[in-house]
Amino acid sequence: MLPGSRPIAGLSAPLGESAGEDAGQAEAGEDPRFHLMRHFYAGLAARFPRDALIFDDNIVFAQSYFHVSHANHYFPNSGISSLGHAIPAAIGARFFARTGPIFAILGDGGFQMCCMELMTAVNYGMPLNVVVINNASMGLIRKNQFQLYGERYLDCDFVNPDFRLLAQSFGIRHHHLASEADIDTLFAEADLENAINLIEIPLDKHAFPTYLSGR
Ligand SMILES: Cc1ncc(C[n+]2csc(CCOP(=O)(O)OP(=O)(O)O)c2C)c(N)n1
Ligand SMILES: [Mg+2]
Repeated sequence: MLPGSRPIAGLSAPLGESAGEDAGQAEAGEDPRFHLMRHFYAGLAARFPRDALIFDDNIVFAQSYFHVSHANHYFPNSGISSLGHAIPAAIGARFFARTGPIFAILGDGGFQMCCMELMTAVNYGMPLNVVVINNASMGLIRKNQFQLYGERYLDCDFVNPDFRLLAQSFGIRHHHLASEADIDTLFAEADLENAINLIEIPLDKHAFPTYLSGR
């Protein structure tokens, strides 16, 4: 470990077959700053145990917190992890799947590579849920600079647009999930099947999840 760096508690091992029941429980050693992401995936699985289409540019949180089964459909952005894939892919899927919930899950860096495609969804009247993980940084790049370059951060932090105003400009709904209660309210009350929603989840930029090579 480089001088000045400090140990980071990463994500725990992937959830097993019992993930459906246990997904809401924190695992020993888990960084507590990931609790919103864990709770979000638990809420998603509980609200839509089947037939949701999920397009994910982030991947790292789903690896630990989302139990993929034959009943739902999970599409990571392939082996080369092309950011900016999730929203256009989700729109493409909507042409095929006319009903049922579709989620595009992205970091805020990836979101800025494709967010104008939200206007395509609006123009075609396509229900869609876009989830933006807001850590105001290219988190994976920042993690490398933390772990390998002695915290010499370069071009990985940025300012985001005001997502509420951005959603307003598109004429779509915005949900800021600042607490587990907000997540519960989203899955209990929001129209996630017939509306276009921009769902924002804040994440501490200093909290670095561990990428797991296996699933
Ligand atoms: C099109 C493209 N450009 C660059 C990269 C390299 N890359 C991998 S992760 C990452 C940072 C992603 O930041 P963000 O989407 O905010 O996700 P975070 O890591 O913060 O959760 C980058 C730039 C990539 N995978 N795809
Ligand atoms: Mg980010």
